[in-house]
Amino acid sequence: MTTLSPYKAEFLKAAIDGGVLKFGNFELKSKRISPYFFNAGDFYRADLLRAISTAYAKAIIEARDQTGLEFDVIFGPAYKGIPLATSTTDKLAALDPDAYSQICYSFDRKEAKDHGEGGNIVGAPLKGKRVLIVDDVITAGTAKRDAIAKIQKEGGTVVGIVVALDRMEKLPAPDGDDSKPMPSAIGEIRKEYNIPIFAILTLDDIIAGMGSFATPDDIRRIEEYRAKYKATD
Ligand code: OMP
Repeated sequence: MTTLSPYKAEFLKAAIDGGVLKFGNFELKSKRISPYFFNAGDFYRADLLRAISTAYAKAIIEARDQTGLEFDVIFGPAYKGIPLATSTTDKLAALDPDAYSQICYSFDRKEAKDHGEGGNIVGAPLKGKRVLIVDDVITAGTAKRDAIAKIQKEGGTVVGIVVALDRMEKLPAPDGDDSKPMPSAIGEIRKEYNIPIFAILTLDDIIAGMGSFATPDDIRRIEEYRAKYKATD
């Protein structure tokens, strides 16, 4: 059985205590019915915001130490990515001021502004910058592809993606047959754009760490879901 590192275990506890990670029946964007749902929009209380920004910052520092990840701007796709990017930028500078005092944040507008300063981006300009995307959850990867396209259009280079949760799900089969083995969304994005994707928690981590927080029935249903939808890679 995997043991979570202390910062991951703390983050999982905060997500469950704060009602961000819920157990029940939830319809996903993909139409799959999931026995769990992670809603990053529920990290709105100060102690929870602090818990999530600390977890992102520690995941980024770990990625730097293990893989040499370097970037100039943290980009949070609207809307849920906005508080994640701004609070993580602040937390990184607090944890390691020498390395991170000069990094910037940036996010997109859902609709372009045609007056005042105008444009599609709020925060640091992306032209010529190394950009790290910070987002909530990855399931099918559609939202991440949209963010990459927006950043490239602004002249930035995406150097990686950090998410709070990798659901480890396979892509839907073209003929809709869910029993077929399929690769993961994460694996496809990694290959297509040649960028690393880091997750604070994966579905395997949730199953490993939820024992003391969830009922045996919740655990069984999540294990069944994982067996049905887990990707081949
Ligand atoms: P993509 O994998 O890029 O399509 O993004 C998945 C999106 O689904 C997330 O950005 C959320 O908006 C939403 N989602 C959650 O927030 N939490 C979950 O546990 C599952 C989903 C989802 O619908 O798959």
